[in-house]
Amino acid sequence: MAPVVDSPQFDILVIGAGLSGISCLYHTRRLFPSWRVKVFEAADEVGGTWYFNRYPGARFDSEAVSYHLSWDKEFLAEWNWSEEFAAQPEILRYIQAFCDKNDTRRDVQFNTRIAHASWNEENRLWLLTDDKGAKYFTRFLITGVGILSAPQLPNIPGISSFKGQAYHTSRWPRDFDMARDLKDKRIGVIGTAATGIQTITAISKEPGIKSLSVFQRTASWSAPLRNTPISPERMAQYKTQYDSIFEQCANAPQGFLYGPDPRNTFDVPEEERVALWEKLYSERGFGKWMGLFKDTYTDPVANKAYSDWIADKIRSRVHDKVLAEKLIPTDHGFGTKRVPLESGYFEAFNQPNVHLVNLRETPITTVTPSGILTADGKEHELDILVFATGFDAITGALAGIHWTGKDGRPLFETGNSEKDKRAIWADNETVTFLGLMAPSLPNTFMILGPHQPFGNIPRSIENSVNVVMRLLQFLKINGYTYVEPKQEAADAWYEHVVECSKGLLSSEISGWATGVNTNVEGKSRRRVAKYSATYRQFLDKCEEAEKAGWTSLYLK
Ligand code: N01
Repeated sequence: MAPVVDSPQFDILVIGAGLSGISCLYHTRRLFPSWRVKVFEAADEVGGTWYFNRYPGARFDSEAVSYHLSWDKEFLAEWNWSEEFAAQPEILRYIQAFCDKNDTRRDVQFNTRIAHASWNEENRLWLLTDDKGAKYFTRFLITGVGILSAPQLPNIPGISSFKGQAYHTSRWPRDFDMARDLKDKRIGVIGTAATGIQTITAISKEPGIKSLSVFQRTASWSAPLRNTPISPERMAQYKTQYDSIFEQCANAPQGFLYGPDPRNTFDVPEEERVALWEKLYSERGFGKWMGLFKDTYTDPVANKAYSDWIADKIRSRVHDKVLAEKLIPTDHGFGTKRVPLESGYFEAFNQPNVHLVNLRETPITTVTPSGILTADGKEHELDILVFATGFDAITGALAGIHWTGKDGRPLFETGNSEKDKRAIWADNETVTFLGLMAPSLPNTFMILGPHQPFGNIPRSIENSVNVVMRLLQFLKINGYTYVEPKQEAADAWYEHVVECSKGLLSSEISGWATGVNTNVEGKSRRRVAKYSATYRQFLDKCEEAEKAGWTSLYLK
């Protein structure tokens, strides 16, 4: 039984020291200087996603100047990015430098994984228990656990029998040296989405490798990143433009620097239409995904026209015509899933030592001690097997904590059928208010919770942290020690989120953004998993709730 205490040891505990957690710490120190705040982090360093994802080729594919924290103006003025799309080591250095400047680590307890979170109604406190059994009481709890942080291995038979080296991309060894560790090796990569495309390209470019086998189940649409260094003059110019950069992101549909062309595809003469596509394709960044005509992701005919045009670009880059067709997606249109930007991905397949194994033709039968056996009876012998198979997205990291919410309710189903009927998010059906709070989880705020906008992630984090901080100020000023969203407010938010997803081609595909993961039990069904209106609309909704005096919440 949980010990009972009269007062909390902490006012706020935060789980996770990635961008969400360190942002929360930055603001709570500023706004609530007398409050006791601590952050728990499972790793031995700050950084979250950018600490863990050290796989070859990991880098931003959105502009660095739009994809970092905006609050610390001094730090913005100090920090210089070396490339338009920074690589992982530089991104981690950036986060570390931010934490050095703000003395963040002082309030972070590293090497600590929170295992249990139990609500104590009587005292209005959360009791957290870590993986070593230590207990912590707190008034408020903030989760900053990330939406793409619970690595997921594929459900392929024999996976643990492999005798070579096997790595999930987001648990890549720290001391890995590409030239040394890939020399003369036969490497296999399973997964060809955002992570796979980056790592396959980087590994293919390593001169010493013996061979690279790419196990592709679903081909991804992809287009050139066109990264360049940032000169000191250009960086100085960016620094004068930050306000407008962040404003531009706030108004764009997915929080990036690009918004759609206001015209419909077929209202524009063909020559002019293709000229815009060509221009965007030749430029760096996501314009070729998000700067297109406004009906590209609502009108299937418009989407097909652009997809066909991009398919021709792929055909022009792959020498083997039969192979090129296999690299062109046929089951979803361009941009309806997250579009990874690449730097020579398609050309990799022109190398004699890079082979595509099309799992739609020859599925994997089993992993063997020495490689992968496919349905055609071929054994692909490997020294290194890379799983670029993604994450148990959005709820996976939250599900890693054993929750006991209000009235003893678990957050997720646990396999105990009696208890499962009472799960707050039974059948993985997430119910939230503004994506920030959930009924039956009092005094808890989720940064990047389900039904928040998941485009430009640092912008999402900042918006959510801002709203949570304003709400905490409201609670403090009014002396409230209890906050929980009303069920009707959560239902209304869900309806709004569903309404926003209607008519979007991206709502009709299966992938992590629609809650589907073939490797995770209970995630085979498509759902509305994220907020698809603009970031501005998300903030407007939050402001609406605030201006109404937070009447959508139970407050005590
Ligand atoms: O993961 P994914 P990811 N057998 O889930 C395949 C962000 N990100 O790590 O599509 C065979 O998208 C699966 O195939 P299929 C970004 O938001 C950002 O690549 O299920 N294959 C797919 O190809 C991104 O969206 C950056 O048929 C299997 C792949 O594994 C998100 O992270 C860089 C399989 C999983 O794709 C996730 O991207 C990288 C199986 N059993 C990532 N199971 C930047 O900012 C899975 N697959 C630059």
